[in-house]
Amino acid sequence: MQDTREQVLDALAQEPVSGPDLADRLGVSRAAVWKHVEALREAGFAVESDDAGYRLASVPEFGGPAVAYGLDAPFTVEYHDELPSTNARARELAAEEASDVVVLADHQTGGRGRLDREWRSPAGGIYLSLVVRPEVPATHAPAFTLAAAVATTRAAREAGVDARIKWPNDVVVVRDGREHKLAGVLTEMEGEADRVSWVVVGVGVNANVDPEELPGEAAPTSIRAEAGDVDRRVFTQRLVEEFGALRHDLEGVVEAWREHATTLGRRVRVDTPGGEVVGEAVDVRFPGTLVVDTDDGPVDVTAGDCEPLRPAE
Ligand code: BT5
Repeated sequence: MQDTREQVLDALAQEPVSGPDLADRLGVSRAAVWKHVEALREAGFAVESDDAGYRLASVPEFGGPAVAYGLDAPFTVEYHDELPSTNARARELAAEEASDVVVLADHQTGGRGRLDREWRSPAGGIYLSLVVRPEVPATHAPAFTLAAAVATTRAAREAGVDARIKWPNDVVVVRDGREHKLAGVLTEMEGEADRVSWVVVGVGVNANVDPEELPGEAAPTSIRAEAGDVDRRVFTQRLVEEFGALRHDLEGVVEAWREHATTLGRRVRVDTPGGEVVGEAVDVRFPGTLVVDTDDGPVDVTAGDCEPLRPAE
């Protein structure tokens, strides 16, 4: 069904085509063509019909079929207007053996950050979770966080926002020496040490939302505030396409990450599960380890919250 519907869409997008012609071309009945056209209209696609036949006049602003239409990456899209958390839904799908699925929502009622923190998710943002089943050891999982941060940063830059990456999982805009959070990544996985079973990579992007709707203490920003409203369909497609390419080049991800990093070359304080690490952030190494040059020599940090310090601190 889905394939025929996509073929109908592709045909209508190119030139007006009559129902009988389309039925012939796709090897289905005229009634089936009509049903697909009606389903597309219900999904928000404007399909006009006149003497020349059916014609695609416009694509909906957002939603599953809209994002799937023209998506140049092998992911299927599951869309919800509202979900508690796209990561929670993606984990369910992963447990059912799904792979290469994007769960997408217009808003979330229980969006989560790391360490069970809240991710405020008002309508107009982009909340998505990618389910993948890569053949890699569990230790490589952090590279998927970096890949998602790079993909999000590239999509944001294409949307006209001067986005950068703050280790490990934030996409930020730096203004007046302060980092304003535009997007965050939450990666979850399951598997054995030598091989992951699935990885769920969740990304929350403050797209067409007002920063006043977001938690003030995080100094948030949004694409709306930085560059005006964005086409969420195109943004989501670009993010998924970039991630889809990067996931097959995990070693190359680090290089792409360094290109956009705010963290490197700065003095930082990192709160890690093992205590505080203070020094100059000098490098990021595969699969996502931050190297901090401290008074006692270089320290490898694999997880934590990283804050830039002023030179005097
Ligand atoms: C993150 O956590 O930055 C990861 C956020 C991942 C959210 C996505 S949305 C789709 C998918 N489904 C989910 O349920 N989650 C993922 P962390 O680094 O822990 O940052 C959380 C902190 O950011 C919070 O404690 C707040 O201070 C702040 N914050 C919350 N909502 C924000 C927002 N919309 N914009 C900017 N900062 C926010």
